[in-house]
Amino acid sequence: MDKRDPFRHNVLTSGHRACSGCGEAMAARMVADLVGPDAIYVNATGCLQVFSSHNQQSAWQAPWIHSVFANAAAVASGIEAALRIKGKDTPVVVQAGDGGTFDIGLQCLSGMIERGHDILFVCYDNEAYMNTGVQRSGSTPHGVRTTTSPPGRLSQGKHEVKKDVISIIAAHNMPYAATATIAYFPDLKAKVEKAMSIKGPRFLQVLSPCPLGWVHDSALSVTVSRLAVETGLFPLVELEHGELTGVMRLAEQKPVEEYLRPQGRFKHLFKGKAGTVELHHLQALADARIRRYGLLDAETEWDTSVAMQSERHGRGGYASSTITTEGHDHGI
Ligand SMILES: Cc1ncc(C[n+]2csc(CCOP(=O)(O)OP(=O)(O)O)c2C)c(N)n1
Ligand SMILES: [Mg+2]
Repeated sequence: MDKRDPFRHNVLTSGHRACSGCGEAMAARMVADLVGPDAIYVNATGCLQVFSSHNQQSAWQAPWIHSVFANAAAVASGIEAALRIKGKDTPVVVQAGDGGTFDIGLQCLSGMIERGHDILFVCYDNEAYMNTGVQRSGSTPHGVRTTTSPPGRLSQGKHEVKKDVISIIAAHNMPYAATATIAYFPDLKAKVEKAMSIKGPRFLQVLSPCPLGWVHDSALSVTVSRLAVETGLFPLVELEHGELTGVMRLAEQKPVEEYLRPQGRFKHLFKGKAGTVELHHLQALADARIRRYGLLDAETEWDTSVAMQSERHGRGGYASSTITTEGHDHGI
């Protein structure tokens, strides 16, 4: 139902129930204001759905529907197909957390992309199942404390590395896939605008710090998201038809410690020898991502301006991927 209030100007309006400093709330407001109210938003189960809709109330100034945890992309596919048959070009946007994207929603998302639906899928990646109490997900980075990956005598938090979802998505040879985060609004804006100018399936992974689950001061959400990029742990990239077409280069690389220290979820890594080993591992992961995407290279073969419109985006057919597997995370 469209419950638009003329006195409220943000598509995701104030008065919702997100925690103070919620990165997901900031990211969703930025994205929805850029897409606008004349779109249909499909929301998977998760924090965003829970804090923005409660008992007949909604913070959405746009048509919005809650699917279940797994099937947001399938619900959106049906909506898009119905609109197409009716000859309407209303944009359709899916919003899901990392659990609803990397894990339980991946199959429906893959089908949505493979069938070529004209939908923007936005993953608000806060790196755990936050809504149900901070359980680890496929997106949770290596070494993180969650309620289901507690550090102790036998482990230093989550053992496995974060799933490389942007590569999985790009491997579908889809028109547009990109990563973004709340600290770089012009970059996020350029990517949303570019995504909205393209027909077909599009994907955005927006790193969204969670003060509660990441255990950092709620005033630091933007700082922490910037440090994720500056350390190389979360590269900002664009991929079109499987090819890397944009990276945000770094002037210098910050040590991962600067990103990890303000976050209680990594606190155990700063105690004892076993923690130091994992710190080295996280630094190696960041270094590998920097090498892989050429983030410190003076020149890469790709456009480095994300705002630059690629001439390629109207192109059909399949392109061979230029993504190298050298230094891939899983090998370290
Ligand atoms: C099939 C199913 N399994 C489990 C749940 C419980 N559940 C609801 S939301 C959620 C976690 C959501 O995590 P994520 O997608 O990362 O979103 P976040 O809350 O972190 O924003 C879980 C496990 C559910 N609703 N349905
Ligand atoms: Mg999550």
